[in-house]
Amino acid sequence: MPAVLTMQPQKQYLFKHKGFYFQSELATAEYIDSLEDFEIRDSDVFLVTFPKSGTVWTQNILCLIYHEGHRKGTESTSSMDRVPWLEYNIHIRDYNSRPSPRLFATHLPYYLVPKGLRSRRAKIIYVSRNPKDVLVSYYHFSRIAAKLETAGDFGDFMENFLAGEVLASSWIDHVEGWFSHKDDFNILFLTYEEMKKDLRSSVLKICNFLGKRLTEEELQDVVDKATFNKMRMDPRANYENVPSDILEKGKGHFLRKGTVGDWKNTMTVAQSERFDSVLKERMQKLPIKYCWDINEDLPS
Ligand code: PPS
Repeated sequence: MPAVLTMQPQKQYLFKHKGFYFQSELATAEYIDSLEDFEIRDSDVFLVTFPKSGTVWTQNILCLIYHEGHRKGTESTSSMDRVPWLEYNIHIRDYNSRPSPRLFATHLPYYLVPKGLRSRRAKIIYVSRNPKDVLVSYYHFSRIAAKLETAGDFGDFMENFLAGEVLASSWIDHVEGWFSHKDDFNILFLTYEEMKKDLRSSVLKICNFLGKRLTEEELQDVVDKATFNKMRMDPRANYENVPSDILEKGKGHFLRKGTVGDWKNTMTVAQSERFDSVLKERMQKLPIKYCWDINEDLPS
């Protein structure tokens, strides 16, 4: 019997609503439903990701682009406060009264985002990452996340991931859904790997998409402060100050390795083959190809 049939999903801390897993303590089905009518402004920017795909990184980049004080280091507001989670309104803020331009982060699938986004005026940045690195990052994250079931064995976690029995459900459904509905939205697709390999070009792409003109010096500042090493040291961006009832201290860092191809250090050959056997066919149909190793060129 394939292992996937015997796995227990990480359900203690999750609830499923409209086919998608959410964190129980941080959202309700009613709140998720209310987001459908969340009023969208033309100036809104939504950062959309499947977990562990470069969310916090891009969150910080958006803060650095939009907020001079963030870029210059004169303001200490965290990137999580500047680019709050749409579906997890952790600090119970009134999103409707936030000044424009509002920046949000979300893991929502395409079919659960506010319907006003389909008017194609507000902007969406969708960042995805090769799924083997997502899986490994997710596995380590679930060991420090207090509100997720402790992932014991990596092999078990992989089966849950492949079956979509994790927070945010199935990686392939998420990516495929957003790509196949791209024409409904005003959307820029980026990959974690292109950001890693050429951060400057990626920041420029984001600026162009957002219509933000930075001077050469400002651009350099954004790139510099968005590097892994700088972000790791930046309390506004490194998630080390997240309350310990969300991320357990001393068990590991949110900004863990920050590279491409770390999956090779965790997955066995057999696990990698099993992973391919489940996802390969659907991945081949995606209009995007991923880079699987830091030494590989980006696919053209
Ligand atoms: S979450 O929980 O969904 O918000 O996680 P997310 O932020 O999407 O993904 C976390 C991974 O992104 C890495 N990260 C970075 N990599 C390179 N450069 C920078 N600046 C950077 N910032 C965050 C982070 O280290 C996690 O990946 P792993 O592989 O675990 O290191």
